[in-house]
Amino acid sequence: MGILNVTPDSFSDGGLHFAPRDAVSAGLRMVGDGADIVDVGGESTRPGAEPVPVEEELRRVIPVVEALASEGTIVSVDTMKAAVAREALAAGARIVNDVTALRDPEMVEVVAAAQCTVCLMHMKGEPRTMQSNPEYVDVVAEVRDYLVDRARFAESRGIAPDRIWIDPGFGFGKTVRHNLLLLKHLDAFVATGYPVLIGVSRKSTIGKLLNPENPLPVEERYEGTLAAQVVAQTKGARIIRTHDVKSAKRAAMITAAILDA
Ligand code: HH2
Repeated sequence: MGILNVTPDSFSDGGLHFAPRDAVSAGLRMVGDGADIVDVGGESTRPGAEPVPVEEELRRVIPVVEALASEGTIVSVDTMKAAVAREALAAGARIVNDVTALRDPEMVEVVAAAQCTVCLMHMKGEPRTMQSNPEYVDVVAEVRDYLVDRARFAESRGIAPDRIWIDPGFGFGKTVRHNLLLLKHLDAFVATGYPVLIGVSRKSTIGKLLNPENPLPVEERYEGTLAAQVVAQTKGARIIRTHDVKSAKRAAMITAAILDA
């Protein structure tokens, strides 16, 4: 899954493809590089990010979704707003990637009505505050139980179980150690039976592990990202969300070849 942020402020690719035409070209390039899905987002969820009004998010996302879908790309829309998901699905998106796991009360109906796939992600709190001292007793069990609970809720409201993906939400209200434990024990999520998506790409935990005193900047996190995605895949992750499609795809192909040998 290639990441396409149509935002001025995303932590890694903010401002890079803020103009719709640039965003569409970047999305098509990701498909050429081997992406099966392009995840289009119009609101940054980086720690400290401010919410974006619905009209602005629609203005950013819809033309890009429409253009990519019309080229045959499988588009997922990265949004926590039911109104944005509804319009994006109408414009041709096939997956809703909701980092709040259906917190917007209307989201479940939008997804059920469209019979699309939904990714339910765990986040502790909200982006503005989530990194201020997150605490868990047992991070793996708590995050897994939360996701199973949200998946059951989705099923009870008419979303087919085979259309539900889960994601522990690497970096969303978690310390470095929490993130490491979630990856190390990703098999606990895989054992739920729902396909697992993982988004480690260029995240700050990678930079902090490589240089705790002065975390490495985003452009120095490629190799660490690949190491983390390979571990995730080895433990059973099915969808890898990444900024760097070509290298991620190659790493995923080699990992799959070894696992399937
Ligand atoms: N991470 C980000 C955004 N959406 N969705 C899922 N399912 N899993 C993730 O780990 C995830 C996500 C944050 O990364 P990015 O989109 O690059 O940055 P920003 O939120 O600043 O736009």
